[in-house]
Amino acid sequence: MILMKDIVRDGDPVLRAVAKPVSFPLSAEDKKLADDMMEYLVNSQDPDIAKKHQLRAGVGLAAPQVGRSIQMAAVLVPDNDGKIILKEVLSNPVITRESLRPAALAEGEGCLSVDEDVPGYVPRHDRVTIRYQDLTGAKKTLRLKDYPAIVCQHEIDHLRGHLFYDHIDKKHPFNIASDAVIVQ
Ligand code: UDB
Ligand code: ZN
Repeated sequence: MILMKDIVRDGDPVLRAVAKPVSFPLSAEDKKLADDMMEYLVNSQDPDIAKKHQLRAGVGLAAPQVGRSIQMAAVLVPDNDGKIILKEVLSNPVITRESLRPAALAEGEGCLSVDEDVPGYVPRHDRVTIRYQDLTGAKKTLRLKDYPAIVCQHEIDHLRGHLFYDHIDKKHPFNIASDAVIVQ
């Protein structure tokens, strides 16, 4: 079971490395990592389990965040009513189309690997098309907008060695294009 102590924190070079592609069929070790990452997200969104193990409620977790520099990330995204709208482990994800229109979370972003608050808008693409492989190696396409699109861009960033605050305008953290979608 992945716990907060297993999550690599900012300053560890693994978070700045470019992750290597995953090969298929998945090794037993990589399959277990995928299962463990999704289990963390599921557990962390269960109030009782999260409280018992002191887990931060997570919507996404990338392999480098648990010290494995491979292109794999789990996403578990609920809507406002708590219904899961996206549950997937993405391997070798690539953004193949992105909208010109930006989007940002109204509250800014945080990260399971960053303990400090870094205020400011994180400009993302409002709509993205993502090509990836599922756990069987099958090639799939996701077309996402708004919140789930932001979560996937945050996770794919981890696979490239980027952190959310890299995108915040240092001098004017809440400056954003006038056509941006502000996601509540
Ligand atoms: C998160 N959680 O998981 F709508 F159950 C953030 C943290 C950093 C605050 C833990 C989050 O947004 N929680 C959340 C939201 C819900 C329902 C719910 C929990 N991440 C993931 C991360 O660090 N992945 O690497 C940060 C998000 C900021 C924008 C997208 C991902
Ligand atoms: Zn993160």
